[in-house]
Parts: sequence; structure tokens; C-alpha cells
Amino acid sequence: MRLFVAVAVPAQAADELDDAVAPARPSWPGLRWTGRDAWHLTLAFLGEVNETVSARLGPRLERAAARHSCLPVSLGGAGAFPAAARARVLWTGVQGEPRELAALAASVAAGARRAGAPPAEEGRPFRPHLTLARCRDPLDVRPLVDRLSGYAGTPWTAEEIYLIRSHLPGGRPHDRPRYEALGRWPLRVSAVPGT
Ligand code: 2AM
Repeated sequence: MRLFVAVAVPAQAADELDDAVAPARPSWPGLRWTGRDAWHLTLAFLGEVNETVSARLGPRLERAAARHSCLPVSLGGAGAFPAAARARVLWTGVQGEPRELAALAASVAAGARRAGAPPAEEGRPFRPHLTLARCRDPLDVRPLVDRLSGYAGTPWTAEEIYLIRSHLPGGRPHDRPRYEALGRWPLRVSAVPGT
């Protein structure tokens, strides 16, 4: 099964982002837009994992999550992979101080590796993002990136991580996947000073 680990995007953050992106969609028919129900922030993409290894992931991810406090997250800005002038992926990013998210992603990657499911792109710098659209052929999306670059969503507190199974209808990576949460584990609740 195809697995990844992610932080969920709450409904309010998704609503706001959807409001910001919706007016741009009709002008860009060449893009395949992701559905807001699928929006998430990937911490680690594990790729194909067998049943035995997936069963080992739970305790490792639980431990990884427990090592990190609940953390503030907000979406904002825009960019494209590999570059706005020849984009395959249009994204919005994580604003503010993404170091804590990167530390969490590193712990998740280490836990997954110990479970026998090393992340597919381990070793590459962590680039937190939410994919807004994809395109089969590289497309110049610079005007769109400019238009969305001022976006700044309301922050929320991430309180848990999810192990998600990605079902590819037809088994092709370019089809719109269906995501199924297989488990979730809480981040540590920070002690309130003075209590
Ligand atoms: P993306 O949104 O930038 O494509 C499920 O596919 C999630 O894992 C997506 O958020 C996807 O990021 C991420 N991911 C990271 N590396 C991937 C890879 N090599 N193949 C598919 N998805 C990957």
C-alpha cells in the first residue's frame, strides 16, 4: 500500500484557502486542481509499504509524535516545483517559523526508517507545502504564483499526525487519489507555565 504521514488542514484554513484560490481556477484550465478534501501537509512520503512494515509504523509514529509539542502552522505564499516558469506542481507554503514542522518531519522520517519504511525522498531538504494543482506538462505559472503569493492564512495549532493511505484509482499516479487515514497520534501538549 502507498503511504504517507501528514498534518491535517482544518476546515477553517481550507475554507480560507479555497476562497483565495477559487477565483483563479477558471483562468487556468491546463491545471488539474486538487480538491480541498485532499488538502494536507505531508511530513514524509513513504511510498509502497507492505502489511508487515505498515503494522510496525504505528508505535514508531506514536513515539515520534510524542517527542514534539503541538505547533503553530499557517499557510501562505505560493510557489511551484520545480520552478514557476516550468511548473509541474503549484503550491502554497507554510508561513512563519517552519523549523518545528521540519523537526517533526525529521522524527517521523527516522521512525519510519526504523520501522522499515524509509521515506522515498529522505536526505532531500524538507519543503513543507500544500499542493494546489498539478500539470502533466511543464507550464509557466508565474502570473498565478504572483497572484497567490500574498496569501496568508489564519494560523492554527497542529495537534496530531496522520498515517494516510493513498488509493490511486486505476493505479496511475496522475489520477486524483483517494486518501484514507489509517491512524493518528497526538503531539505532546505543552506544559502551561505556572501549572
Ligand atoms: P505533492 O502534493 O507535492 O505531490 C501523497 O502523494 C502526498 O505525498 C502528497 O502530499 C505528495 O506531495 C507527497 N509526496 C512526496 N513525495 C512523493 C512522491 N515521490 N510521490 C508521490 N507523492 C509524494
